[in-house]
Amino acid sequence: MLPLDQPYPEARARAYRNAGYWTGETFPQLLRKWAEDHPSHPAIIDASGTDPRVLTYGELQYRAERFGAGLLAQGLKPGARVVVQLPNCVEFFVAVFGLFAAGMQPVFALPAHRQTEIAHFLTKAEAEALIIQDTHDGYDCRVMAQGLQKQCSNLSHVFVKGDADVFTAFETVQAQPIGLPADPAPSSVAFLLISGGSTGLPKLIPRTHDDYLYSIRESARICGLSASTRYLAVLPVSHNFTLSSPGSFGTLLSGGCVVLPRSSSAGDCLPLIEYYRVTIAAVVPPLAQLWLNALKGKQHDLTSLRVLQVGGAKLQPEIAMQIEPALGCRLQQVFGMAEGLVNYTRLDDPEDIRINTQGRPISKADEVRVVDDTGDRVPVGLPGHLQVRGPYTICTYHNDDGANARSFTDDGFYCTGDIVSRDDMGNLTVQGRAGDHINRAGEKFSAEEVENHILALDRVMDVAIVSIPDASLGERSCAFVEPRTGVSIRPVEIRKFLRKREIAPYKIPDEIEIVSSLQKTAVGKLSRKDLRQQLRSKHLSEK
Ligand code: J2J
Repeated sequence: MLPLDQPYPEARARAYRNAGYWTGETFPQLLRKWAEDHPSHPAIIDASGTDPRVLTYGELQYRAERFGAGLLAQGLKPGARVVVQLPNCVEFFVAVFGLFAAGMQPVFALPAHRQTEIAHFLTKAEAEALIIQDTHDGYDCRVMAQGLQKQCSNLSHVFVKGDADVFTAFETVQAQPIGLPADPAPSSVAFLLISGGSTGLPKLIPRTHDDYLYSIRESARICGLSASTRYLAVLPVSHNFTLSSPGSFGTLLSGGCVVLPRSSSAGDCLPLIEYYRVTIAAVVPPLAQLWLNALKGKQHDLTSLRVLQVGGAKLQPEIAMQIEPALGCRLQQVFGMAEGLVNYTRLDDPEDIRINTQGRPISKADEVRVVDDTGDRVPVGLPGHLQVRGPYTICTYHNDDGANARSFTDDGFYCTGDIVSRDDMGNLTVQGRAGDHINRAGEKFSAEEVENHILALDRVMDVAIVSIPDASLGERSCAFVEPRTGVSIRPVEIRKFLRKREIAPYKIPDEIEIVSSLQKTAVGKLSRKDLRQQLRSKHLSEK
């Protein structure tokens, strides 16, 4: 296993440093620099509550460092890992930069995650603390935290934004910022992201200061960010797209301002674009479609908007074509992954490339290859497996030998699981996935993970979950469930059971079909992969 203080092989690390890709900067150091360079510039406008809150760069540094010192005063030590599950709000940034200042590593959970996923992150990351909001979307995160305390012996601290109940209130975690540790090594892991891969439970993705800052810096340059940028963080701030492509971090790095809406709906976001003169926003394809529909009815002054980024799932060309005329801005397709590689259509690309491709990699140091099942390269234009190695793509998952054995080639390429074709300019078009993951409106999970939950039901003999194309979500999930001989089970019971299992709501199947025999429903004895493929085809032909 590669060490956490330097998870890239030494020779490649040296090459990236020598080429100037890795500059040796770190997040805590940058926060101080930003606050020194433009202390009274707005860094974050939080429009998620009833009264908008503005945090300047100076205030962000002040609050973050006091929070970091507060964590140390609570007994946490530099090096500790802390799961952060906060919605889009100022406190997210205070917490994350506070953790950086205290030499601790955030583990970024999504607001939709539930006890089962958070327990997995806490255990896998050996995290000692959890930062949550009191309630979110009607879900009481404090009740979840009580369950987690019983379940995870390493969880020693819970900090709550809002009504803390029996836990420590976020606002009280403050101390004079003395005794903050020295800056971390730039090659060390800054934080862990969550992967939505094809097999089993979500994996943890270690990203270093060096590699992440390189990807953000280049992303900000490609997207033309500057101090006058106003970035609307529409998707969850803890997602890699919203953090770094170029996202909130890229905006802060450019001296711009991040605007946080109450929700991703057109009703909340379009007026904010108008009011705060937002220049760039990032959405997933289903949201782009909803915004387009909303624009048909109402007039909004969106003249400030220069770029609408769309990524996270495949954008259909028919929708892509409508975006620029309807919003009066440039469409930028973004095909990225928390594991590293990010592709952008460039703002000055010809229309055909902007509409029909998912762009090309950030860096000329991104070594991208498209291969067939045997590992041989496929000719330009033909589909194949996308593999990548480069200055901001991981070489290892955190604490997961099984996933590491499956996900990396002997020469250190990451197997993305995506099927793509590449044109002679290097632009990639996503053609599908090799593995079985569901990409439901940009939220990904593995079929296997949810199948395992359903198999925990006594009355279930077997189950297969497949993705079905969906006009509004891109994909939806369908579970084919075979009950044990002589018993019956209803979809409503399965849904109820899954809710009790405390998993993210987007993982609960959109459709459940009860079948008498899975293998007979398909044809002959099949591998799981082929079984899923046959079920998908059968389902589609019957609809
Ligand atoms: C088709 N599939 C896409 C796209 C991601 C920027 C943008 C997105 C993500 C992200 C990200 C796609 N068309 N435009 O981290 O920095 C699918 C692929 C990919 C997987 C990664 C970023 N953009 N995908 O979505 O880690 O299957 O990252 O491998 O959540 O989403 O998902 P995730």
